[in-house]
Amino acid sequence: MKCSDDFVFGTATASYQIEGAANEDGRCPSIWDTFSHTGHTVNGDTGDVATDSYHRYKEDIALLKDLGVDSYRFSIAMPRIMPTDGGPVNEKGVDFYSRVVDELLEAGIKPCATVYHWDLPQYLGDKGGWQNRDTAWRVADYACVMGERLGDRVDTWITVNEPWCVSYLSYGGTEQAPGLGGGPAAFETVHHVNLAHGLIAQALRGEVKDDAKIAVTLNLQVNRGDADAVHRTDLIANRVFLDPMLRGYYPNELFAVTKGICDWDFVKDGDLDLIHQPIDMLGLNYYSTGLVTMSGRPQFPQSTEASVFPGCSDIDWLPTEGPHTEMGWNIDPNGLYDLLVRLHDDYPEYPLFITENGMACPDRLVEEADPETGASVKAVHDADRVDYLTRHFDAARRAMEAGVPLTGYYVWSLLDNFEWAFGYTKRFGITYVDYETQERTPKDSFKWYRRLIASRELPVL
Ligand code: PNW
Repeated sequence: MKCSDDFVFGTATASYQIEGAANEDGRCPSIWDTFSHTGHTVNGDTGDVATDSYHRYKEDIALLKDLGVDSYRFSIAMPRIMPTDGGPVNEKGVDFYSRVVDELLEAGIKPCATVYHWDLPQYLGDKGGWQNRDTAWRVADYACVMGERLGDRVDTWITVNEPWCVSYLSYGGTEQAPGLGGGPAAFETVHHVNLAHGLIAQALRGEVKDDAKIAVTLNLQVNRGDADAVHRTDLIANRVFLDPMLRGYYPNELFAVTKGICDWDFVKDGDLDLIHQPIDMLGLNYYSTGLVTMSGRPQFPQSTEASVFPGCSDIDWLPTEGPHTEMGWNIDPNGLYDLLVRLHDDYPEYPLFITENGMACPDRLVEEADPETGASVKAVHDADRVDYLTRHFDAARRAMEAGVPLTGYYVWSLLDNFEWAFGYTKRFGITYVDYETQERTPKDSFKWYRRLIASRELPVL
């Protein structure tokens, strides 16, 4: 299927995962600097240097140009923009992103900026982070500054990346910064992140150019298995964000199933109107599916232990059918198809776009003779990633043919990078990064994607 000219092919990254330069030009520490420097990541890896993209952004944008993408999704680090609590805007930080945006535009690439991709300033972390309602207003103030400074040039804005991770993985469980493991205490952070989404959207709308698009990126859980278990996990993981953001309410059922573990008294009058802001598109990060079943344990009392699925202690997660990626995530392109179709059925007024999709592989850099010139060249033969992407683009095509208004697709990621708690041990890039030399080598998947973009033909399997 040939894509229309306005379909957006892109790749994505995030500030803490690629920039490095952790102590430069006035940047303050974020909760991820603290988390990674205190033994919570594999090998003690940190984002101090990462792929050094703070210094190498021109080289990275040259790669994007060579790839031929229509758009690049990056995130802005609040610690560079607002490095002190209540202090002035750091112009050096603003200037960096302004240069990135100009360089993209010069290369003919539309900037897509994520306002919040997890690097909360530590000074806000010290005041309770997302447990503190005020954090939503502080992040929105910074969004307002970015809208004012870049709003004339950025095409698409994403308020928050993956509220599920920001709340459940970080406050319900211990996987991500700050890793508090409070189980049902995460519901309060869910609400504050929802508020942040609405406040950021509102702040941006007042600043950015009229034709800019404002969206949110959700990583919705696609589960299979018993209908009751699927319904409950959908409620806890998905509708807790979708319904307030897109409909202006929390489903009543949520209050019933969290009886005894959460009283929702942190939802104040007027909050749902703040959360339910008009947005132009819904962004989706899709990687994998889960398999759930009712365990037979009683529904109540629900557990108050650390969990990334509070309110689901009567549900079991079963091993999924393979194949699996290096993350242990199963490969299930039909999950993407099902998700797109379901969202279009339930929330038909929102155009959808895929803001991340990709795969971690145990990539190996090889040196070999170039078949044409005979010269020694570096290469990465990541056939599994090419297969993964082909199958997911095919699923997206099928969804579009079934009537889903899909407007774009960003591959995660342009570069191998700091994969959060997994440090540098997991490579998601279509470009290989040698972390000793910072040399970039386009993988076979990069070359495959370049051909796909040039033809604008989505695969038909
Ligand atoms: C996303 N999970 O994170 C993020 O947006 C990226 O920054 C990240 O590098 C990418 O996916 C790959 O992991 C996720 O546990 C982290 O389900 C964890 C989960 C999902 C997405």
